[in-house]
Amino acid sequence: MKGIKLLGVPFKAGQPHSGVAQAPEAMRENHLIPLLRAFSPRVDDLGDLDFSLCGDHSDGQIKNERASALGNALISESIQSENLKDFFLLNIGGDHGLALGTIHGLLHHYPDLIVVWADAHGDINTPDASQSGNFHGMPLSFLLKGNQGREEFAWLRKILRPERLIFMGPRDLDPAEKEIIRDLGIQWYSSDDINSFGAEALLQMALRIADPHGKAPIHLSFDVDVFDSEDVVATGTRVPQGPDKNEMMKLGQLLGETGRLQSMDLVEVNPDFSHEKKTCETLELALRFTLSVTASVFAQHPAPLMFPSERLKNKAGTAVPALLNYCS
Ligand SMILES: [Mn+2]
Repeated sequence: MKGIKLLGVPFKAGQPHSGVAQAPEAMRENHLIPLLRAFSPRVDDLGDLDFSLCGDHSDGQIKNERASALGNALISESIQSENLKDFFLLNIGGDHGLALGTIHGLLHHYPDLIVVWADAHGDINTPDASQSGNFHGMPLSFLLKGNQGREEFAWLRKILRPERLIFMGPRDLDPAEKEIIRDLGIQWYSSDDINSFGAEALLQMALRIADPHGKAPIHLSFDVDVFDSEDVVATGTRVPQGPDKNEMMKLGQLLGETGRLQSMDLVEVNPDFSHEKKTCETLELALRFTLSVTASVFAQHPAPLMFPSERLKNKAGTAVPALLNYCS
């Protein structure tokens, strides 16, 4: 890997809370880029995508359908046109609806991509079966089934094969989602599985099943709500009984260590939620996870966490405060 490409994706049409669009800015304000530079020789900040022309709020079977469809077309287009050779792509969301666009764009570069979907939920509802109408609960159904007869999504060309998808951590699945997962034979490991068997054993097994030759590129789509509701407060749909935090950190590191992790989405951090201290803790956990994955992608584990402050300088040459002290 030559470096990192960082893409801000302030996509918020997939759910009702607009604060989620502030996360890329909040991550940058919390020193994401100088911290990434501690691991990677080169960090290219591609800036934030602009969704202002992608349609307004609307009701319907899919809420904000036009904004969701056009927004994801923009995300996919942007990723397709990016030169990713030897770069790790880091997509900072935004809500999880954006993963339709990131993964669709990545399939253009990596047709045999394996997707690890870390989430408390399935995000695999069809528009017909969705109870909420929120698009962030549906991106996988579009990736697996195509446009499902919906005109706004006619731009979809790539299909993700179900045997290349692995769920980690779901514990809040709708009945219709369970049916799809069962019918398509998708691998899924609940938070209880992770706690019982450990991330390492599960991941080894899952990757061997998805890719017996161990050669396929991997994408991690990471929803912070996969963490226990006590561990993440500043996110839209918290679910209790999450996996052990350390096992999830381990999962991210192991993926990085495969040498095949090409990209990652980090989604559903909402800096608007909760009071300051708790918001800060969620941001810190999201940052820690992202940095830990990045460190292992660049073969720097154990990560030099958490960064003696004197080694980190911002653009103005000022020392950046140590991350650990940020929330204190
Ligand atoms: Mn999700």
